[in-house]
Order: sequence, then C-alpha cells, then structure tokens
Amino acid sequence: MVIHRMSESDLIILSDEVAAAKADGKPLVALETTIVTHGMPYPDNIATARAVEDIVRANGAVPATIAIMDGKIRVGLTADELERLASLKDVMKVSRADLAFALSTGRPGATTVAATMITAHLAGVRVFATGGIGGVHRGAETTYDVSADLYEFAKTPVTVVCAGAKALLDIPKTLEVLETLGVPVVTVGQDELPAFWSRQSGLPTPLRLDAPREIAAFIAKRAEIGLEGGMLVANPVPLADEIPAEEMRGYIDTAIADADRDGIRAKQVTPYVLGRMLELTAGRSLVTNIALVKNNAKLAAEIAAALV
Ligand code: PSU
Repeated sequence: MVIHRMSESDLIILSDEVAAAKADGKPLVALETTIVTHGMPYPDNIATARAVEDIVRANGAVPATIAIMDGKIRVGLTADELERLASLKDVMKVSRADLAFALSTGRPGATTVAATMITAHLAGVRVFATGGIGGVHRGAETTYDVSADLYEFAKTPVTVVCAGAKALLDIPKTLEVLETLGVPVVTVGQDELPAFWSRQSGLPTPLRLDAPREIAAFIAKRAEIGLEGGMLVANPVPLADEIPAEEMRGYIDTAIADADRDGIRAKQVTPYVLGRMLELTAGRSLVTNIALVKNNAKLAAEIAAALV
C-alpha cells in the first residue's frame, strides 16, 4: 500500500480528520461527490452529504468525502469546501478516463464510483458508501453505453456499499458483466438483488451475507489470496423508504423515453434520468435516494470497523 505524505504540495491532500484517523488506525469510509453535484438538487445534496458523514461517525468510522479541487485529490472536505463544490458551475463528473485531466487542468471534479474507488485506494481507504453504481444502460446492444464503474471493480480493491445498480439500468446485463469480470456481488439480508429505489429486482443475488463481520471476513480472505479488484455490497433500501418495483417501472420507462427524445447521451443520461424521476414521482425518488444512501453509510461504517 502506498502511503502518501500529507503536505500541501502533494497530489493527495487529506483533511485533518482523515489524517488523524489514518495515523490512529481508525476505520475510514470513502464518500463520493458526483451524487452531490450531479445526483441530487441543492440544498438536499449538501444536507445529505453532511448527514451521511455524521452517520459514518456515529457508527464508529471516519468519513472521507472525495473531490478534485485546485489540481489536488482532496480526501475529506470541510463544510465550506463541500458548499463551494456544490455551487461551482461546470464541475466535471470525473471517472477513470478524466481523473488526471481534471488534475492537470485544475478543473474542479466530482468523483463517480470509479474515480472514488481509485482515489480512495490511493489514500488507503478500503470501504466506500454510495447510492447506486453505474452499469449497463438499457439499449446498450446498440449504444454500447456501459459505465466505467463496472470495470473499476475488476481492478481496484475497494468495497462499495450501494443499494444495487440504479433501476434505470439493464440490471441483468449489469450482473452479467460483473460476473464476467470476476466481481463478487453480495446482497445483505435477502436472497434477491435490490434495485436501488426498490427492494426487489426479480433477480437472485449471486452471494448473500447478513452481518458486517462476515462481509469483512470475505474482504480479508480475498486480500489474503491476492485477488485483485473490489466488490459490491448490495444493501436493500429499508422497507419503510422503498418505492415498490412495479410502481417504479412506469416512471423509469417514461424517464428513459424522455432522455431518448431529448437526445441525452453518455455521462448525461444518469443525471437526466434521476432529475426526471424526481419530477415524475413528485419528489419521492429523492426521499428514497437519501434514505438508501444513509442506510449504506451505516453499513459501510460497520464493515470498515469490522475490518480494522
Ligand atoms: N448514487 C446515487 N446517485 C448518483 C450516483 C450514485 O444515489 O448520482 C452516481 C455515482 O457517482 C455513479 C454515477 O458512479 O452516478 C453513475 O453514472 P454513469 O451511469 O454515467 O456511469
């Protein structure tokens, strides 16, 4: 593991809280910022990011929210810095392909799942909580739109706690790609893979574990036998907060048809569809999204604590 020095001249700048946690060997949980800049409207985005950090702390770990600012990888942001990132125009949605571009040009960047995995690993953080990963988009057989998130799992040893792949995706194809890449997909507490806003996807989960300590043991065993890459922990949204799959289906079909009509492509698809879902569900999709991210932050903190 590369240990980075923490002076201002370095490419990676750890916040005081993160640096102290590393020095003390405390569990850390990485958090991404694309969900802040491209996934949720203001001011819910900021409020959620702060609340999620507090949940990580309340569950025995230290939050490490990651972004690209002023040509540096920032691991741990102050409240002011998070506000600044959320209020800036033209923040890049940074993935593997353009992470170094944001750094070399000095453009502000919010990290996706892929870029957060890369930067978390550089900072020595092994567990990361988010809402939902990117995956194979519907119609990928003609558009070839497959999120770089999937390929990152094959390369970078970070465990990502999410509520499944976003239901706007082609979930069976997403699972197939993960299987081909040798990425473990573990669902917590049920035999069916969850589908982000809904607890049900109609697909059996490849693997199931119910306790954070069992997930930590699995992560440790993969490291012990030298398997590269990360893994996905799918944590179903709490029952009280879910929007049932049959209800979501119509909204998702409409949102995707609208994206198509408006010529939305590539990186814009997910933010556009999330925004349309918010309108179509009269705000309920956002309430559910916030609840599931909080739920994931708690589990990620428990897994990180069990790993230490
Ligand atoms: N989880 C959410 N909302 C989001 C995301 C995750 O609840 O907006 C972001 C993550 O950063 C993920 C990205 O990497 O959506 C997926 O984008 P795409 O489908 O373009 O790869």
